[in-house]
Amino acid sequence: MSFNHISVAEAASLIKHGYNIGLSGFTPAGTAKAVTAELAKIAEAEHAAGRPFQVGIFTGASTGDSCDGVLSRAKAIRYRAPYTTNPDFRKAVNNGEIAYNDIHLSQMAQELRYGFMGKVNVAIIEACEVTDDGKIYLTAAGGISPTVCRLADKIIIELNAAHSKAAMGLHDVYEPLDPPYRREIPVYKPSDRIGTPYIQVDPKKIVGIVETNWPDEARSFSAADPLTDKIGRNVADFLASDMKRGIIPPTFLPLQSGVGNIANAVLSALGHDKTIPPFEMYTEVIQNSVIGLIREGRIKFGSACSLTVTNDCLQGIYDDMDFFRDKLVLRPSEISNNPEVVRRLGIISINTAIEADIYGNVNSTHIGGTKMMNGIGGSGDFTRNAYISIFTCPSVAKEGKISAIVPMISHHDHTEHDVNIIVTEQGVADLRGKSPKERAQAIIENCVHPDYKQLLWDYLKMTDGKAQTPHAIRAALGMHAELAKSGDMRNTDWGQYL
Ligand code: 0RQ
Repeated sequence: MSFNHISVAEAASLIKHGYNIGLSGFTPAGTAKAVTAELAKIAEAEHAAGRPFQVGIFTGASTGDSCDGVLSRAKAIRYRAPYTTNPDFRKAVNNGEIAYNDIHLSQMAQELRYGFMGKVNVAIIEACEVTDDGKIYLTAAGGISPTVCRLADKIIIELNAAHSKAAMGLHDVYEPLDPPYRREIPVYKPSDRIGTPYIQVDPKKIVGIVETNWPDEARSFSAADPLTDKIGRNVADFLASDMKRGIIPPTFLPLQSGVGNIANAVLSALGHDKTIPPFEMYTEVIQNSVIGLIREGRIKFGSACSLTVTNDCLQGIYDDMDFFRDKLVLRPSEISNNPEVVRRLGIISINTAIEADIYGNVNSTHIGGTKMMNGIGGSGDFTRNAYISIFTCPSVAKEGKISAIVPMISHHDHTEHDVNIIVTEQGVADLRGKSPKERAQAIIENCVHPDYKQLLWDYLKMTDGKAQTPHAIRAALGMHAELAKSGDMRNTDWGQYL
């Protein structure tokens, strides 16, 4: 079968008000870009003519400006799930303009299959190749593509020349059956391949191919600084000492690491700590630092959902595919983040917190308890099921006006039952095997910034000190209340609660 090659305007015109669209990609990597950017123009024209035009967006994770940015600014998104990092989208969500369903990334594909979020009308999939018999070869990410291709009535392909055909073979596409027929996911080590290197679809569903040449919109992160370096070193030293004590096997365990500067610093510190043997990643996002460590032989294998790397780094991978082919695999998000596999492989998870409380509960998503930052992403998929779960963050934010450690977090993402280790630039709190009262001692002693230590010891003195989880309940959010009042948590006066 030969496909219709259509213009981006023709492709966008297939999407109607009220549709739900499912996109390829995971982070800006591998996300379809051209049709959503064009859709924003249609939405603006419809709105100018006094007609409604909004769609639902289903993705693997965050996207680039060509989706969340342009569509938010065009007020064209009614509903979206899951994770996003776009500032304009964030503004619209916190203004009440978009219904945002922030779910664990591993659950997105299955919740679509279970019918929790309605129909997928159109799938827009970025590919580096499509064959006449309906084999779609993805680009830099797995995401939810296999599922939205199967569920959608129509598929639009963005055949993007910015991605080399060398990406063919990078992917391992596997979609589990739904209960009651689901079996184990047979990934027993990070390098296991269990599916096909392409998505097989009925070619009749492909309604058009749009040819593009649009590089991925991955962010580059600022260079490491002394603070992120210190956090990175604290994590590496902690893991090296756990290995020395025999808690981590001498062959080490696969790592998951989040996105951003801290994650890069942690990986760099681990990569350069020669007491840690070459290790593997079973993670959702591969950043530049991982690629460098694979080249240096410090990382033996990377299993992920996306290559969220700068475009020159991506080109370097494509150019060197003979070297990388047996060292990288990209999977759909429901496999890269699958709780069953994470627990089986014994993953060490490392994610970033917005705030943690003295008992080890973590907030990853909300500022001040109400405003969405990005979303939970894959942090919960890994944390809950990890061999050792680690959260990192600077001990203070906003020039010291905010303490990352507070008596009670203002929004709950990861509970005290799931969080093993908290690391700031101040030090490491090992919460494993400890009761809540013991955890509070470890966290205040090791992780809190000196400006806030006494304040938190004083908070504990206000509690009865005996209950399972001692709190002075009226004062528990007192540091947040002070921030809202004076703009600086250091001004907190517990006297008002006595
Ligand atoms: O504010 O943007 O105004 O400078 O929050 O904080 O320190 O720059 O850290 O960019 O790594 O983001 C948790 C949001 C951290 C991210 C979070 C302010 C701070 C700054 C950002 P500015 P930083 P990062 C893998 C796993 C959840 C998803 C996840 C995230 C801004 O890591 O989204 O883990 N994680 N996914 O000043 C008020 C506080 C604050 C605060 C920081 N306590 N109160 N503001 N900030 N702490 C990825 C995927 O799943 C795909």
